[in-house]
Amino acid sequence: MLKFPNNFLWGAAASAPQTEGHSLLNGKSATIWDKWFEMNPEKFNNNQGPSDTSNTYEMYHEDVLDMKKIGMNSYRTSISWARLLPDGKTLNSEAIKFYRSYFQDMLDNDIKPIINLFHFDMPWWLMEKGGWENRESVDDFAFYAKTAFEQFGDLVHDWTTFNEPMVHVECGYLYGFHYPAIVDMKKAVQVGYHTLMAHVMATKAFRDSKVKGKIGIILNVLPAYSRSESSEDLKAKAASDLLNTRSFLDPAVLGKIPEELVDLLSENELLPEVEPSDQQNIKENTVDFIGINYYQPRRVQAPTNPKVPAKMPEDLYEPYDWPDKKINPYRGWEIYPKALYDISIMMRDDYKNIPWYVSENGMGVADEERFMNDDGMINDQYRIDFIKEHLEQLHKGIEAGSNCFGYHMWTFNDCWSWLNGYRNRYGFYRVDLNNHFKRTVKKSGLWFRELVENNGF
Ligand code: BGP
Repeated sequence: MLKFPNNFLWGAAASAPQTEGHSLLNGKSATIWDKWFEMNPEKFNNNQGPSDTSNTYEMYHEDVLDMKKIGMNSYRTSISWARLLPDGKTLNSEAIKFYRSYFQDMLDNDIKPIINLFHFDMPWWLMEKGGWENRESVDDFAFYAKTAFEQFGDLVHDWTTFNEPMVHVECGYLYGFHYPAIVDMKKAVQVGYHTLMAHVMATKAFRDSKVKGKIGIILNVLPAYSRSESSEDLKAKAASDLLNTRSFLDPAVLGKIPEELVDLLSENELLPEVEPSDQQNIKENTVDFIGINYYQPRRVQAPTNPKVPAKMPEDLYEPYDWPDKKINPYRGWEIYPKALYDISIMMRDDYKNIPWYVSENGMGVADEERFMNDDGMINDQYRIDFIKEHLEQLHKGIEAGSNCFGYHMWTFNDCWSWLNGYRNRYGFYRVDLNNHFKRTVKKSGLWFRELVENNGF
């Protein structure tokens, strides 16, 4: 049996915009998702928009009891900025009441809340003045963070600033998957830089607030795998690691932006505008822990047409389609559990062996109803196998001395996911959209309970 360290966190992750529903009710103002859906509903799978989520706003009490039933001892979700501060300044009393009651419920059931502040849900009032392109976003975010620490710091002791900041940079400013769907690498770098500074200044607000607890950030980082050991492929790997992994991980943990990243941006005429005090603030505001979301590896090769200055990341590195890859046939993503071991070693050796946890890992499945038994339970043995394979590699990393303190699945119950709507199901509980959001545990949920009871498998 593989045993995990004492007090290991077992749980799941989700986010406010993907679960709460009530997206324009109870005092919440619009985010880019509400507005984009209003403008282009056809972009969203099945015309399912951000109000079609799993209705946690009304069902959180039942949800927390369901978490407990499958043994979870921790849960990560986020606060909605546009709900807490609908115009960026004024507190929404209904939001305070909702979140306080939700977090208290978790505590009453011995479920540690890990609360994140931003999960791709840019408030519309801020988007109207340029969103992350505008330097004011840094102060606006720090104010929001400070407000959240003041309002909930007595209940929540584990905070994170951002979920996968590279995703809103890439999806919003390089590849057109998220609003404002701009394609401009220079803007993408500036947006990434402001996001980094927003993280740094929120961390500073946390330290200044004297709230008891810890602060971290959730990143989708890992060492890229290069097609070969040729110098061209290794150069591509280094560029990918700098842009995708080290851009946030180095400042968050080591307190500095890598010099090689500054050189790379400079060679490509991509340097962002900065303020004189930024470097010092980055240095002084490192985090207590890191969350790492891992779904699939990043494989790269030298670009077919290298260009200087680069206009897109593909001018520096290209995705490499590894012929031997194993695929999740129900979502199309590669399954490569060994990356969890490689991440463990990267954190141990390159990042001071800082405490970290797997903040998302999961297997999306389209049309999951096809796996339903006669008794109505989804028989998701593939998900149990997926978790086991990943935990084996994580366990190996922990045995090798990596300081990993937990494992969270995406996600607790099936939830709405951006343009994909409800296409890919990930939950331990099925949510029936045609029957008042009824939750039914899947086989993986029952298996997870045993896993937690044994602290291993
Ligand atoms: C992660 C995000 C989540 C969620 C998940 C699954 O990157 O943090 O918000 O969306 O991916 O993605 P999908 O539903 O597109 O399969």
